[in-house]
Amino acid sequence: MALKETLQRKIDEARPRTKRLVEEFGKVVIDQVTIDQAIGGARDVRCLVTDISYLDPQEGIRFRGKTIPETFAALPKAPGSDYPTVESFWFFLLTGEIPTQTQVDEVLKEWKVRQQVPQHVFDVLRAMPRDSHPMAMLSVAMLALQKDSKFAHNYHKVNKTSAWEYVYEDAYDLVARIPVIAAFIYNLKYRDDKQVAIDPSLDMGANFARMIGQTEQYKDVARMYFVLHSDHESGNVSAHTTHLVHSALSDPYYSYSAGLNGLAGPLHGLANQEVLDWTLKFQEKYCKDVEPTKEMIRLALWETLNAGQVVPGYGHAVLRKTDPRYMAQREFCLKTPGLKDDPLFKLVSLIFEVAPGVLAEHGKAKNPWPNVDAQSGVIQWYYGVKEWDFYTVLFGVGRALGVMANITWDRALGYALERPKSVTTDMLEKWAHDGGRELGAKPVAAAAK
Ligand code: HAX
Repeated sequence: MALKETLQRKIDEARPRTKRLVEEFGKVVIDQVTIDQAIGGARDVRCLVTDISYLDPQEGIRFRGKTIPETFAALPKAPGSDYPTVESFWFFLLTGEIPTQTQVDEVLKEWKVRQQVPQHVFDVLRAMPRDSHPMAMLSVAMLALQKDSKFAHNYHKVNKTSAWEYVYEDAYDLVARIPVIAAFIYNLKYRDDKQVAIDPSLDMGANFARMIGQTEQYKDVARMYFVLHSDHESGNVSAHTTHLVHSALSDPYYSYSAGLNGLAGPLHGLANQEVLDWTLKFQEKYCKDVEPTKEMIRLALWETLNAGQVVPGYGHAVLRKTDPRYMAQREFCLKTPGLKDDPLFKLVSLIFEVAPGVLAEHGKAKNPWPNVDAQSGVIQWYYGVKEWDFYTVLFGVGRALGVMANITWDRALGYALERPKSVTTDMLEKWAHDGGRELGAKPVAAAAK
């Protein structure tokens, strides 16, 4: 059964479950909100639903119920590779089913049709100042694609049951086009606009590697990287923003442009660029003629903390252990000859030995362990992708898979316009004084007095 038919079957199975939950169990309480959660970024408040992935604080991410190693093991592999194609992962994320090789071949075929990027998108990118941040370029490219949104064009023809089909169309086009656009931005900014045509015989990861002038080995780096960065349940800034904007029925291009703008923040996806910046500055300052030591790292970390800065690549809003996405990349480094002895990898490994202790001593971060961004730049650097302001674009290519699968399902299950309620500081002070807000009571203006 092809991807769309499989998805339709899964949607038909899922819809009655959501309907029943709302109609029969809609008033069942699943969480409460405290004042520090209201002021502190809604940490841990359970008010989003997704079946695409789940993030356990101790275990880390599961895609469709599978850990990272289980996901890599279960999916059909790219020819001659230990890693699955991104296309097979797309089938899996959308449907929750492991595709057969025939189903993967169908996606590969369709992907090649959808990956054609209209010329005007390239023209828009070329018109931007060359020193624009590549994330700004990627976000603008999403907006340039918007004029051809199938969802926007058909908005007046669809109803709540059929709307998902056009989101699916745009989502599929977007995930197929975004690596081509990312490669274009890379070549435009860093390789004198020497562009490389798509090779229609290659899967997404291999094609991306070729388009940015990379080696054979980088094909697996791309496949691994895009899968690892795809999804981290719904509450992170890029996923949540995309979901929020789409909840107004803004089409997938508007929605993902917004999501990318959130990913471009240094506390989120831009942290991978920040990690490289921090590490290279450390090398420059401390290790010009000498090998780095733990003591040097300790000093440098404290300098950062004492300056009121965060240590990039460490900490997480949900995780309370080392990010398995960090470990998956670390294992890739350890099993890759050359990379495992690379000085930058060794340095990042040494930081891994020191930073959690320093952060624990500092006493603020709830999670002193490394996240995905602490490791990803090292691999890119090793393979010659040294332009570290591009690293968040790579994240954005991967993240598109998760958020596009999510908003397809948002429409399939008819999720509502997102509109949480705000309160005033006066109200919080009154409820603090009263020992809590009397639930069921209306938060009328009088409550603020
Ligand atoms: N270095 C220094 N201080 C840190 C810290 C770090 N790596 N991580 C957390 N803290 C601080 C916070 O800034 C906060 O300080 P204040 O009380 O002064 O505001 C305190 O510790 C408590 O924070 P927390 O509850 O542990 O963490 P948050 O949920 O508030 O924030 C962040 C999570 C990821 C934003 C945070 O850990 C951080 O800034 N890390 C560094 C940047 C980074 O690596 N970001 C990428 C995260 C993964 C991701 O999204 N990838 O895209």
